[in-house]
Amino acid sequence: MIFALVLVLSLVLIMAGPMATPVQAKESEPRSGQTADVVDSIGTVTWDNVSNALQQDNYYASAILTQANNTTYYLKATNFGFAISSNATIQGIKVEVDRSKSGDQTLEVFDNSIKLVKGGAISGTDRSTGFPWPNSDIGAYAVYGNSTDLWGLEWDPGDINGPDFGVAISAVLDGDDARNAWVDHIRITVYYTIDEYHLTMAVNPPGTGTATDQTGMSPYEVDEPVAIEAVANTGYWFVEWTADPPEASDGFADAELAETIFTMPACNVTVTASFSDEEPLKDPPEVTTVAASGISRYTATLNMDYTRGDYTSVQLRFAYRVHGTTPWTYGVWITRTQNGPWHDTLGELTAGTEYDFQAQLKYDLGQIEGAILQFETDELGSPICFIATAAYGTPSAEQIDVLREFRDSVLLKSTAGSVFVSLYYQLSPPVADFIAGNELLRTLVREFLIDPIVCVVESTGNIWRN
Ligand SMILES: [Ca+2]
Ligand SMILES: [Ca+2]
Repeated sequence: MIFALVLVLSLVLIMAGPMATPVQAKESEPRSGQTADVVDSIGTVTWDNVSNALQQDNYYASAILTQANNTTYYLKATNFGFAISSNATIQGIKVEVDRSKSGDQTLEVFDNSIKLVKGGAISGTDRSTGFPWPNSDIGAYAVYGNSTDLWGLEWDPGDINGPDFGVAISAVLDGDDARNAWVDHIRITVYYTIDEYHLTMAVNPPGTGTATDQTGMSPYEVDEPVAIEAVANTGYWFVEWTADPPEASDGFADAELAETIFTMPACNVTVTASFSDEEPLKDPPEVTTVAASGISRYTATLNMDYTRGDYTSVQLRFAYRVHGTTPWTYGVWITRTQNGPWHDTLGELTAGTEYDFQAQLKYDLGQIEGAILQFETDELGSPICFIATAAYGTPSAEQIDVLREFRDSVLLKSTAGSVFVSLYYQLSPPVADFIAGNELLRTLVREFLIDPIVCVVESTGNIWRN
């Protein structure tokens, strides 16, 4: 009998349990206004030193009441600097006033009117009480409103947070003698609630893995970020997250990531991790050959872009060769675990030569390649032979072609020859300029220097060409 009762009660509790939306009651700090004014929409007597009402320090905003002029203007404090969450629902507003009066008789000065200021307007219910203001500053606050009192108005958090929110107070004298009304301090406390929503974790199909709320603080406020994680059981793989209600699916930072962030909607929600017994296909890597850069006579930098897809690491290298003819030369495979560009710089290339090159990528399932691109190393220089060109007046004279061929085939192939050519290029331009400007010198160089050399080089061509 008792067992049955417990069972029924448990069922009722389970059914009633997580569906209700809980709220979290909150209370602001008491805050002081930062702006004080006089408003003459009531009474006839002004307030002096109004900013003294902005902090509790026993300096006062004051008004002198007489039998003829027995009612003050409003003393208005605004700009309280609240920063209440826009998700909040305002539940109540409490105003506290540290005030007193002169003279030793009781029952002389009373509240005339105390109202809230909304959007700059003094409005809503008058919360003045019948209690007299005390004869001396006893350091105590009179309390108006409470945690469930909205003062007859509707409030959004924005109304409270704005600079035009505040409170206005007017005092009245009931007596024959002149009296001072003093206000030391006005402060406000705001009561509000924030709706919270349950997050329920689920797995589909059951038994294939786990779905965990890593933040572990449900219920949550709207827009709160929650870390969630799906872990597949052996033999299963995570597929995706889904949400119920479906509109809440916008909340997943990435619904296809097992470990992600879910942003709470403004309702209770169930998020489900789906698992499958089929291993998902991995995204393959990709590689693209990118134009060579930093090309000079003997070096060039080969470039590629690549992604590793779903693979942990890939290997990269370049293949290159003299354009279209010779066999490929391969770089060493380099292992990379990140996506990105990669490059390799080649040295010891031949000047004035066109090369083919290609990016290559190797991973678990095989090798892929980018397109074959070309680059051409720089010519050795132009004009080719400064002195010879100066002497002949044109860089295409037949003799110069013979010298050029000799330079590339013989001189550049030996170390000593390369040094000679390099030196020649440094020294020649000024000499060439001098020769070019002098017809006699041009003739002498042509007839007595170059022609004999060309003659020798040409006549021995069958030797050095091999
Ligand atoms: Ca005081
Ligand atoms: Ca004060």
